[in-house]
Amino acid sequence: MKHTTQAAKLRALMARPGIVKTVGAHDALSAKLIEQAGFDAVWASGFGISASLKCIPDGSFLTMTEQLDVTRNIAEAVDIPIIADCDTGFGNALNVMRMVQDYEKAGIAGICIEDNVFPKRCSFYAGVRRELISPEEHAGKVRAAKSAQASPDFIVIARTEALIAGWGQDEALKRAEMYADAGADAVLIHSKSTTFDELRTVSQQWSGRVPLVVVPTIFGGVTAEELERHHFKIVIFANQVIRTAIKAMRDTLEVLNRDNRPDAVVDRMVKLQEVYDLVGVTQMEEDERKFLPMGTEKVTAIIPAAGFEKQLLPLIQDKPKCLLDIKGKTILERQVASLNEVNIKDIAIIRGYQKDKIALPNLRYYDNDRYEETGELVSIFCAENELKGRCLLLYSDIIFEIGILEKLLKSPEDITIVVDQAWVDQSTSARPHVKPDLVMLDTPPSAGYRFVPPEGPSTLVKIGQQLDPERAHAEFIGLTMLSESGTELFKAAYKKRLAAQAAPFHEAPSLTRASLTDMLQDLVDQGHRVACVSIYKGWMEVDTFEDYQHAWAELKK
Ligand code: SPV
Ligand code: MG
Repeated sequence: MKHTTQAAKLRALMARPGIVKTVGAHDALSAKLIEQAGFDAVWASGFGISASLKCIPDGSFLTMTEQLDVTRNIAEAVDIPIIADCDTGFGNALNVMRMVQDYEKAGIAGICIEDNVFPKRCSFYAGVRRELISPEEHAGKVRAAKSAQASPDFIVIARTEALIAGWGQDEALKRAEMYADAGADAVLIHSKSTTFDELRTVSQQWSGRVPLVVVPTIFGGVTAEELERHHFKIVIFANQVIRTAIKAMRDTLEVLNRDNRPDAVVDRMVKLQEVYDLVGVTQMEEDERKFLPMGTEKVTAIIPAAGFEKQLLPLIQDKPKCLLDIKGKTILERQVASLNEVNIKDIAIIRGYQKDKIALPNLRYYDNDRYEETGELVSIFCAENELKGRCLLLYSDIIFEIGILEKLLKSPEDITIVVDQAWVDQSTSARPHVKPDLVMLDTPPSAGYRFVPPEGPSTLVKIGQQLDPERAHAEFIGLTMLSESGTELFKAAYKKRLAAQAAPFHEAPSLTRASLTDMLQDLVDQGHRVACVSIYKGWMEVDTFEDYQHAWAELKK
C-alpha cells in the first residue's frame, strides 16, 4: 500500500547520510512542483493550508477534516513522502490517536504535533496569547500517537514551542528529551530568533538520542549545509512557496489592472502546455484512446472545395459547386449537418473558385488561390494546420446517408476509405459523363443484390480513374478517415514526395496537380495499408448536370 511505502521512504531518507530537504505545500499543485524541483519530502503546512483554503489565520480554525482533506490531496499528487503539520493534534491524547489513524490511512508518512494549548496560534503572530500545555501532557500525546500507528514505519515528530513562548533553552531541551522518551521519532525545537545562534547552541547541547528537525522561517540566512553540519536531520522550508506565490499573483494583478489585456502578463506566466503537463493531460488523452469507444474522439473534417469544373457551367457560373442548392439546402449545408449529427464540430474548408461566396458560420477557412493550376492534394495541404489527430477528408460534392459516416468513424485502421460496391452492378452507360474513382480490393466482393458487407474491411490494391472498369471492384465515394498516426503518415508521405517532385505522380501529370486518390495509391505502393469500408449505395455525387438533376429527384427535402 502506498502509505506504508511512503513512511518507509521517509525512514530511508532519515537513515541515509545528509539532511532531508522538505518544503511546505498548501495544496496538491504546490506539492507537485516541490516534487518536480527534486526535494525529498513535502510539509503539509497548517499555515499554508489555512491561508489558501479559507484565507484565515493559522489558529486552529480549520477542523481536522478540512486539514486532512488537503493533506490527502497533496499525498495523492506526489510520490515523495508527506510530513503533515497537525498543530496540537486537534484535541487531547485521544483525539491524537484518531488523528494518527486517519492520517496514516490517507498515505501520510509522518505527523508533527506541537505543545501549544488548543486552540494554537501560529508561532510568529506577535500580539496573541501564547500558552503551552505541560510537557507531561504533550508526552502523553506522543505516546498516544505512537500507540495508534498501524505501520512501524510511521513517523511521529514532537515539536516544542518553548523558545517561541520565551521559556528558554533549558525548558526547550527538557521538553525535547521528554518527548523523545515518550517515543517521538524526531523532535522539532522551534525558534523565532532572527539568527541561527539560538538553535546552534541548542543543537550543541542536544543529546542526539533522536534526530532534530528545524524550520528556519525567521532565521532564513542559514543554509541546509550549515544545518546539516549541526546535526539537524530534517529541514523544512515551510512557507516560502506560498509567500512567493502571493507576490507573483499580486504583481500579475497589478499589471492586468493597469494594462487591461492578458498579453501584458505573458512573460510572467507559464505556457498553458506547462499546466497541461503538470496535471497529466497527456495521460488523459492516452486513456481516452485506450478506454473510450472508438469513434467518439475528436475528429477534424477537412473539405477541399477549391476547384472549378467547366462541365458544370452554367450551374456554377456564380458559385462554387458545394453551394449548389438541392431542395432548399446547399450541398455544403447538408454536409455540415451530417457532420454535426455525428458530433464533428471542427470543420475546415479550402476555398478557391468564387471563394467569397462560401461564408457559413462555424467553419474554419483556408484558401487555395492557385486552384486553377493545382489539384486536390495541394488544396488539402493548404489546411495543413488542421492535419493533426483524427481527420476526415471529405469531397465537397457528395451527399451521403449518415450511417456511412458512422460506419467509417468506427474504423480502427490508420487510413480508411469508403467504397461503394454497387458500382459493379450499375451499367456504366447509365452515367456516361462520370469518371469514377475506381478501386481494386485484395478480396473481390460478392457481387449483386446478394451484397453482404464483409466482416472486416478489405485492403486497397489500386485506385484511380484510369483503372480498367472490368477489373475494378468498387467506387471510392470521396470519404477518407485518418487516425492520429494515419494523419502523421499521410503528411510524411506527402512531404517525402514534395521533396522528390517526381513527375508524373501516378495518374496526375505532377504532384502539384495530383488528386487525393494519387496519394492513396502512393501510400499503397509504399507498403501502407489503406483499409476499405464497403457500402452499397446510400450516397451521390454532383459531378455533372445529370448528377444534379438526379440529386433533385432523389433527395427528400
Ligand atoms: C506551518 O507551516 O504551519 C508551520 C511552520 O507550522 S511555521 O509557520 O514556520 O511555524
Ligand atoms: Mg503550523
